[in-house]
Amino acid sequence: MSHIQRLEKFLSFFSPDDRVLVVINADPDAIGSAMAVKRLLWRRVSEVKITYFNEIRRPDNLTLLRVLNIEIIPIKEINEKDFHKFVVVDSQPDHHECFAMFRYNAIIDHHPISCDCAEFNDIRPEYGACSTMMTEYIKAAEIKPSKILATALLMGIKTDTGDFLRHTAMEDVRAFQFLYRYANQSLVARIENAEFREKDVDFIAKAIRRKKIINHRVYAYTGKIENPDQCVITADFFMKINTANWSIVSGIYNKNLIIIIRNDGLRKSAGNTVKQAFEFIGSAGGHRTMARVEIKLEDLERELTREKQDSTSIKEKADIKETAMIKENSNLKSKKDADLESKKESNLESFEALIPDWIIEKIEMHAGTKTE
Ligand SMILES: [Mn+2]
Repeated sequence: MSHIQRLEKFLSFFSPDDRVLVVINADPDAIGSAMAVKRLLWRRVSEVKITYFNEIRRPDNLTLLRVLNIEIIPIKEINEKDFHKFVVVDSQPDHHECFAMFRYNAIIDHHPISCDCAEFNDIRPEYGACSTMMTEYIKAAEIKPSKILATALLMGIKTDTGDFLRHTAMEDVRAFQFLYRYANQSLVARIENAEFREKDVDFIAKAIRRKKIINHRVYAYTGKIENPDQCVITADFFMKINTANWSIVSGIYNKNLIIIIRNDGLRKSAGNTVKQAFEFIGSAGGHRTMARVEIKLEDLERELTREKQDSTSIKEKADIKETAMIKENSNLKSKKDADLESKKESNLESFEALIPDWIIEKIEMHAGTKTE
């Protein structure tokens, strides 16, 4: 089927009185694709609204919505009865329970086919981005895309193909070339630069002050954290250091020690390394370049206390013997009791103080030393 035939078939499902709802899991590819649907149906239906159900947290995605002035409506503000036709782009209805709330007239997607249950299904898994498919519709309709639409579609292609470093089809490159003429490069740069919120930068500053670099691995233990995402952002940030092969950023969240690991993927797998190092005490896993560990604080305290006792028991025995020899008087018992009390009190604090070195020791033991 040619692009024009496909376009005509898609448009044939809509009539002038229709109010249309486009449902997305909002990311740049889905947002650009939904805007293209809106443009294709402009003046052909009475209304098109875009709704989403996910929480949009990434600063770049929030910036995309803001600088391109895109209106998308949270799903809880949508009344199904206000709409006659339903479209899903960049997903299929079985991808999330929120999609399953509606019955769709059209599905346009580039993920593997799992649910082609609409009247109109256009699913092309060989494409790197749904925005590429939508660009073909826009071209077939002989629409000159606005600066806003072209920038949104271009961002969709850039994001989903990872700037053409991930799965990319020749069609993605062609769509990019077409959109490039209409998109605004300053807006693209503005969106892509928006990696951090102000408080992320403050957190990174704290991590920079605490960082240690050993064998080209950047370590930072950040203490109590508000959100594990802060460790993720910081671990990605440390990988920008030119000599860093790994970054390992950790913190305490909800009575768990969270460790986020990134590496360059050229040597040992981060996922395998954390399994070897931490699986005995918590959940640990991931891929070649990214991994995550979660350890219950109570389990960690038990382990660290045990390790500490193992290593100090020999020294302690010697200390006690020495003390006993010097102070062979009645004061001895009370002194020993006081020592024990203060030792108990300092245990909680000293336990946290042991965490950074414990992480370094475990990773260094398993990550290998070929770091050049
Ligand atoms: Mn996509």
